[in-house]
Amino acid sequence: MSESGTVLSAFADGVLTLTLNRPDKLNSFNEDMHLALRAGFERAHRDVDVRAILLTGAGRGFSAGQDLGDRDPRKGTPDLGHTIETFYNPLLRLIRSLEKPVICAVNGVAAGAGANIAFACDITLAARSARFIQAFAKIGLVPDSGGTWNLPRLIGEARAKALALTAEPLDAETAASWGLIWRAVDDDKLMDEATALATRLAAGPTKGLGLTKRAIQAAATNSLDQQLDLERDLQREAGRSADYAEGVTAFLEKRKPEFKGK
Ligand code: T3D
Repeated sequence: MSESGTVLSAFADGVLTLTLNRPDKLNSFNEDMHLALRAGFERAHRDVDVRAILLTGAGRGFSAGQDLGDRDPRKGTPDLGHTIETFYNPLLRLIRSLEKPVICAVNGVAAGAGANIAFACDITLAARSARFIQAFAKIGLVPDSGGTWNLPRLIGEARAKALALTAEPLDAETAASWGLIWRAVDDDKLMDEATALATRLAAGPTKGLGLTKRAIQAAATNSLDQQLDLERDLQREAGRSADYAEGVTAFLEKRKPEFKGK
């Protein structure tokens, strides 16, 4: 099923796969693609059958960020604050607040907002040939889509500044060794590995996985005391879930658990 031609949408085994689909423009974001991707994540929020999301791109790129064809300064000065507020920030908030695993399969170049959206996902795999570019510096912009928040936290200020100020491409292996992404995999194995991972997570204890995501994200701004309190509260909630009861029962009965995501 497709919600829009600019984002292909497919559902199987609890996994909603969203494929950015403007390959001729390296899946750069125009308004239509923004709206379609948002619709996909909104569905993931409300549809209990969706238990994991897999985000990837069609063609040879993941995403080259904003479609610069829509930003011709000779036709007037755009209000970029408005587009960030209207499109990129809501997307980032949808990804981070979704209490289900979001897997990203970076199939090729990820530049500008394209790179930072990939870094905002929960588990990001990249094809060995992929590269990440903080392209903003080349056109006088500031990293957005959470880049100035995620980069220093994931790789430290020195590397974050160097990537953002130079816009030098970073290869997938280095991105993995620095902790920006989970793993670099052979190009021809990327989608198989990413799909297998998403399918495995979709069969997992969704409630507990979602609470885990919330806790780890909260750690970025919490004190240790706040985090310990949060762990207590979330563990209490997880301990009341049907999947916890199933997990422990299955362990005691020496069988595989059948999680329902509740
Ligand atoms: O504006 C706002 O709302 C604020 C938000 C901003 C968020 C941002 O993401 S700002 C950053 C925008 N992105 C860029 O500056 C990256 C621009 N692209 C590139 O630097 C290069 O294309 C890449 C390094 C990503 C890839 O290079 P390469 O050599 O592999 O491919 P290419 O030949 O440059 O691109 C292939 C085609 O895609 C080409 O079209 P053509 O000539 O074959 O018809 C190219 O124009 C098009 N394309 C690539 N990136 C964009 C794009 N078209 C529109 N917008 C793009 N961002």
